[in-house]
Amino acid sequence: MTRNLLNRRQLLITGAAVLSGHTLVRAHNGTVHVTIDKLAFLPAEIQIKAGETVEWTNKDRFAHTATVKGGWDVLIPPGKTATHVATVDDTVDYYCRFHPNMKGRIVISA
Ligand SMILES: [Cu+2]
Repeated sequence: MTRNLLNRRQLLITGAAVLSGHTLVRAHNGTVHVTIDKLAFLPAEIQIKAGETVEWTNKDRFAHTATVKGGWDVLIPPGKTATHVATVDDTVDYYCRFHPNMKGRIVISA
């Protein structure tokens, strides 16, 4: 039962992405993917342009965050994805609030 509910939710999310032209464009162009696996951001450093999207996919069984000290904070639940749209001043080091040894870096390129 729980599994069916999860699958249905996935379908709804996918459907919403297909219906939104902007989201569809982003899925093909302008999204940089970071995988979280075994308490690590992979790749640890990414380059991205302002206006593009960072999408984290959490493969672990527990929640992580992408957190910038004094800046933004993105919660990435277990088994889910979460995004952040990069801004011009987003050349930043980030870490996970729950596991401060997890570190990543975003570099804004022209
Ligand atoms: Cu974490």
